[in-house]
Amino acid sequence: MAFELEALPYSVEALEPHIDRETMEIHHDRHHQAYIDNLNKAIVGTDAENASLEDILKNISKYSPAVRNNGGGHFNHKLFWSVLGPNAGGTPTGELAQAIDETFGSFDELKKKLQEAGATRFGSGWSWLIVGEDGKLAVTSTPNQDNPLMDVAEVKGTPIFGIDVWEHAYYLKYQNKRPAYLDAIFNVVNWDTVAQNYASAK
Ligand code: MN3
Repeated sequence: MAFELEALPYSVEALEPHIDRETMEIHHDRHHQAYIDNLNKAIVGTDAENASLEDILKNISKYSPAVRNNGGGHFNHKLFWSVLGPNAGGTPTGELAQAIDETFGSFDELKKKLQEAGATRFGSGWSWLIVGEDGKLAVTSTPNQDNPLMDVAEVKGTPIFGIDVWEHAYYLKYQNKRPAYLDAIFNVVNWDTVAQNYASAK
């Protein structure tokens, strides 16, 4: 069963001015598509051909580096598009907001931790909000296209929100100013989706 690229749930210019149209086009239509194409090639003749993406990632140490890089790339970007949105921003509410306050003290503390994790990730990678194996929220980061679902991850858990800190996610608009991108992105986070992810992960 081949993996396929889903359309964005909003238009390519919907996240302007925080994330520009050209970045979204290239990021979704070319980068994400390439991860999927390369994942489909890499799983031919392996048992990953009949496995779900989540099961592949949970057993990623069994597979080739190409499956790891491109399977991670597919999962991570699928999650990324879904937790962003136009007219989003704001702050979490309900159960998620309560859990954030309990774990981090405040939403601003969480935001700072996610930004720090992204800013200090050397090279390419992701900053994550996860539900850990203990059922609690945690912030972590991974290199390249790894993610916390993978059996090789240093800190394991279910990612409910992630920020792509590869240069392709921000370079056209922000150049080398990764912290400026890490500020701007909080204007387009769809916290309702993150709250749903939290409810199903915990
Ligand atoms: Mn990316």
